[in-house]
Amino acid sequence: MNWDAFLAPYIQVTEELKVKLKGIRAQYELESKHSPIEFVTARVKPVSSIVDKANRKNIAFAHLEEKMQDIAGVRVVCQFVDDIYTIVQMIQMRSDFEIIEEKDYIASKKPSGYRSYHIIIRYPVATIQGEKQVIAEIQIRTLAMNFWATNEHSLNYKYKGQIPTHIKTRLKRAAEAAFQLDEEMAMIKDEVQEAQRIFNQYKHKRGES
Ligand code: 0O2
Repeated sequence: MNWDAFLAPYIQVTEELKVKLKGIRAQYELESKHSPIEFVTARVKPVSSIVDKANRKNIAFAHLEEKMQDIAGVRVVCQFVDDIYTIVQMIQMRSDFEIIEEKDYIASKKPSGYRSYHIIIRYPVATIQGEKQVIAEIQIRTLAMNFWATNEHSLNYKYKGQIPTHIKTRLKRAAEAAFQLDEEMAMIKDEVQEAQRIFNQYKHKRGES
């Protein structure tokens, strides 16, 4: 398997999506409006993780392109749960790629306690051999959901997917606490946004941004 050649279009997709999604944030900033996007990250799955996942899910290398949908992954992190659905709507309206599946793990969390909104897309990449359709996953989540998922992901790595029961129980409680934090913040969303707008104007006046 020539991994460099295989991964090249995925690298291209993550770079292009990152630019496009960061562009949305920049436009909100330009208009001094609350941005539904706090930050955007992107990664191409490392080869070792692709191989592990393929073995775990019994995916033949010849079928990786259709069956492993998160080789190219872009993460959009938002302040508020509402922002997630604003981004989802924006993504649904775009015509530069096609949505093939949506998974709302916020409305129905995973058994681990994981919450996020996933959109699987088919993205056309221009290559020197012509256009290539590449599958990518966009994960949209709040800062609180991201905090939880990042910690849980590290623990999963440490325990090779076998997190001890007492830690799993704590993680489930932590997931509920993160969800409550999101709900509480949603109640004072307007206040927080107004405060941030005033603070940004102040920073702007002082030439800090
Ligand atoms: P990595 O290291 O982030 O690449 P499934 O079989 O349902 O668990 P599937 O079919 O691959 O997963 O699709 P899904 O549900 O969209 O999950 C893909 C990615 O979502 C995962 O990739 C994680 O990034 C994230 N994710 C899903 N479930 C969990 C979870 O319980 N905890 C955390 N922390 N992240 C999750 P990878 O390949 O697992 O990992």
